[in-house]
Amino acid sequence: STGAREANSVCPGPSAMSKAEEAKKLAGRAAVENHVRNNQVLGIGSGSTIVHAVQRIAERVKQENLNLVCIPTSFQFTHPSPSLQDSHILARQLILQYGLTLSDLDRHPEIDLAIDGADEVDADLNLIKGGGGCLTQEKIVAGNASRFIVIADFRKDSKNLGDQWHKGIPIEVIPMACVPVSRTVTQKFGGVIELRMAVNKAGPVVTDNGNFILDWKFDRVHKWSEVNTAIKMIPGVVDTGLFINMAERVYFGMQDGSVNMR
Ligand code: ABF
Repeated sequence: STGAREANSVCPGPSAMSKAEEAKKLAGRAAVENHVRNNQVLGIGSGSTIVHAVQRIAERVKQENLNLVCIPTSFQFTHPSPSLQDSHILARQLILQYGLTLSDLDRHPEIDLAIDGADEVDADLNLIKGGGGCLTQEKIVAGNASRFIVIADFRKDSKNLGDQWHKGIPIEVIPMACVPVSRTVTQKFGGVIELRMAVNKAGPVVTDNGNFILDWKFDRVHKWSEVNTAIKMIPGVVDTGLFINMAERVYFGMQDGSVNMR
């Protein structure tokens, strides 16, 4: 074992809230206000931004007596990269903690609305996700949702992928395929690839699905749809953190207290 799995505290108190945290809250609450309706099946993303959405969902369930069912996108704690270590939140734990109704894709294969965070969002609503270690389950949930809404703070807003997020595109791989996948991706598309290690360096990050994560630091702008398809076809790749043509709308919490929609 990597010893990498442990629970984290959930949310800083209001006084400790930074501009970015305030912005996450604005985005999360605005998305819930505008899109959550009674009798929906919801997909609940992972990360620190989704916490604010879940808090608002829980308030509305109480206040409006809403009947909602929640499908999580993460289960086990996966050790995030060092800069994300305080921010990685698990969807399943969050749903339970807020007393919401937990379900799964076996019981509810049709999701009305999935809400999730992202590491970066480009001008065409393409996303990089998985900086916190969750991506495959998030993509399954978003892919089975009628509507997929992204919530983010102002730091995630970019013109081209890579402008803001410099940690590369996460690729979830079957452990035995790490080296061949790394070689194939860099030979075809350039850049460099790193196996994501646990913060304590005891071993690689292990995902919810028992896989490893490669972070591909690309060195130029690509046609992301083509690159995503090509990488997915490499044997051993489970999925990529590129979410292309999936998000219908993104809510950005801004520094001035407003919310921008794209
Ligand atoms: C997960 O958490 C990942 O797909 C994404 O990398 C990250 C977003 O986290 P945060 O909201 O903390 O920035 O959803």
